[in-house]
Amino acid sequence: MIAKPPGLSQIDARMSKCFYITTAIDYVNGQPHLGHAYEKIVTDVIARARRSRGETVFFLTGLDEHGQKVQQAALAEGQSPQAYCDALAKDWQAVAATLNLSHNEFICTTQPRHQQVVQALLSRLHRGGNFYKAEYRGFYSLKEETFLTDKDRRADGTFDPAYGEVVALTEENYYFKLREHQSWLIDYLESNPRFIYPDYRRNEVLGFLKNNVLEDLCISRPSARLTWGIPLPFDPSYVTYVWLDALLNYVSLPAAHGDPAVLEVLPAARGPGSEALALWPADAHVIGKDILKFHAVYWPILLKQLGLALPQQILVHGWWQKDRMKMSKTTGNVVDPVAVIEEWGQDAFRYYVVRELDIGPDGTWTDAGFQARYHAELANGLGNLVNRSLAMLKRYRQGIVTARSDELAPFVTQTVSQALKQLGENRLQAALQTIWGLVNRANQYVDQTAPFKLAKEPAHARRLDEVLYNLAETCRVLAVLLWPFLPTTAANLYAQLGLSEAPDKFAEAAWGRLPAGHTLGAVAPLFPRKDRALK
Ligand code: ME8
Repeated sequence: MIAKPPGLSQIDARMSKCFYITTAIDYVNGQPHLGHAYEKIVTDVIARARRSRGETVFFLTGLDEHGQKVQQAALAEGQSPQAYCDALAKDWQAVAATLNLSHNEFICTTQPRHQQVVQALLSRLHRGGNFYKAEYRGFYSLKEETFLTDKDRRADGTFDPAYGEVVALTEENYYFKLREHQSWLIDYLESNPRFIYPDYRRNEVLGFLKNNVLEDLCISRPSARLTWGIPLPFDPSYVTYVWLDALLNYVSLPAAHGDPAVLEVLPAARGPGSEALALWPADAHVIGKDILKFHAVYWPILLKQLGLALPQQILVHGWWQKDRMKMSKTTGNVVDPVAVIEEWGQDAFRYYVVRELDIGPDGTWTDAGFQARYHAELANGLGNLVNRSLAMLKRYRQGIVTARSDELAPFVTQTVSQALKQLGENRLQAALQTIWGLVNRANQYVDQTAPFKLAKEPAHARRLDEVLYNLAETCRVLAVLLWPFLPTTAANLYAQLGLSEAPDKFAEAAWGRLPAGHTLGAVAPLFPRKDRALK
């Protein structure tokens, strides 16, 4: 019953540009937590909404697998880094399935198709004179795999404990020249206000660029101390700095699919017989606030130097805490999405994270807040509306839809247009609020019209028909609107309405599609109430 996400074979690839949306690729050796899940769900909602609007969408997510931490962790477990990554990648992919993500591809940075493109792109940048080799004297954070200078010291002279062990280091490396790019990037950000969303994140980047001299970026690590990386094609005694490797996933995947925009700059990257998909430039990169500088400063410069167009938009979300404290594996203060889903269901989790936190600010998870929304908005709100509407249609009209009536049509039509507008602007939280305006209006309609009383009086039979039609049709439209957010629930609701197709086209949100004489399917609660006190 639940429609499968469109795979590659279902993508109409006749070279019309896909709406191409990506997430950050997660560090394979981290624990999938609420923050990772939130980002992927937000991206999934946008991808599904675009598909529902009739657009061809390509949604990419995946894993960042190179680096010292992975190399060390694999060694500590007596495994090869590749075997270690492959085992973890399976777990991450299982989490993606648990979240019901509709991604078209899952990229891992150790895949040969990625590594080959990274090497070809690095050669191109090298030929273009973007790199130079220099000696670095300073400090190095092993934990963050990053160079530090005296500027990074705190007032008391120490480094932030977040950097872990910091060692003095003298090392030759390759650097990417960035200084000459500062002024065009400022101009670009100023003349493209949509490039970074929300606006205050754009201002942050502009503030940084205007008040600092952009330091050249170290793009290598000597293979003498790090082997788990992609060798620099022009000097194999070095591997590529993880961030360059990771950012390039957004174009290596299109190259692997024969994307003409990427192949124009990299003709040699054409894979044998790969089907061509037009993906680049990306329409949206969805990322968290901590990696904004990489995406809003380094990435545009890299792309410009490669001769590739810049992405349309970077959507920057905030960070989740739990109980107003940083989530941390060591203190056990984490929200495990899989555990929540096992207890409360996939769509309850998807609903809560998108309803609770708009794309932009930080949020905090509390179990009580989650359970309160579950009961008030899902069980008593949507669930109750659907259950009593369809149960009454079963009880009073044998589950057969009565003649069309348009009493709620103006409210529904207004809701649909507002929710679709908000979805088009990526205002997902606002769209859910709009949709719940309809849930509440329809529940109020049941209370006001009291169909259970009408049913007792044969003289009110016609009025009862009208009320039941309005309720059933509202439930149908709700399923269509909810599809991007709650795909399982929406499909389940359609099945209860006796509709065999998936509610995955917004065109079906037009009022009055439920024909008289149509028979409902089996009715069952969407969000069972949990009979226990809130924690
Ligand atoms: O940064 N709340 O990987 P990552 C919300 N591999 N979002 C959070 C979060 C939280 N508490 N914790 C993490 C990396 N995230 C790189 C990315 S992309 C070319 C390379 C988000 O596993 C974080 O902001 O540390 C990022 O967008 C994503 O999860 C992956 O984080």
